[in-house]
Amino acid sequence: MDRDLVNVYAGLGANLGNARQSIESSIQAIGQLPESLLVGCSSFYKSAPFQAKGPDYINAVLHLQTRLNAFDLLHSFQRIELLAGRERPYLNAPRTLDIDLLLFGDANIQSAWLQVPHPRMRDRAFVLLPLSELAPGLVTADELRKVQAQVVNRL
Ligand code: PH2
Ligand code: MG
Ligand code: MG
Repeated sequence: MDRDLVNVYAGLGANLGNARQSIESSIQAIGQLPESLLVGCSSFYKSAPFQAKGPDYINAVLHLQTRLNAFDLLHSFQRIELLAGRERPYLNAPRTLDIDLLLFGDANIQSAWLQVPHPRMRDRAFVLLPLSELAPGLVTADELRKVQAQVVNRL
C-alpha cells in the first residue's frame, strides 16, 4: 500500500552568488521531486546573517506534500544544494544554497544526520516569519515575540 502524503516544511536560504535566483531555482527543483507536490511558498525575506558572518541572506519557507521518507527527502535536498554549488568550508559558512528540513509531519527524528523538528528553527526570525506567513497555525504569537529583535525584511 502507498505511504500517506506527509506535510513537510522546508527552509531555504542563500547569501552567496545570486541568492534570489538560487532560491527560485531550488523551488522549481523541489517542485519536480518524485512522489511530491509543492503546495506553496512564502514571500522572500532578507536579513543579516544570524549568529554567522557574510553577506545578507535571502530566506523563504516552502510547503511540500510527499510520500518520500525523511531521509530520501534530505538526500534530494542535498543533491539540489550541490547542484547550486554548495560548499561546506566551516560551520555556518556563507552558502549558495541551504535547504533545511524544518518539519516532517509530526515526526520526531533524532539521528546523527537529521534532526526534525529542526532544533534551532524556533530561535530564528528568518524561519518563523516566513513559516507563520505560510502556516499561521504552526507559530505562536509568543514565539514571534521572542524573536522580534531580529530584523527580517519581507521583500
Ligand atoms: N542560516 C544559518 C545561520 N544564520 N542567518 C540568516 N539570516 N539566514 C540563514 O539562512 C542563516 C543565518 C545557518 O544555516
Ligand atoms: Mg540552515
Ligand atoms: Mg542546512
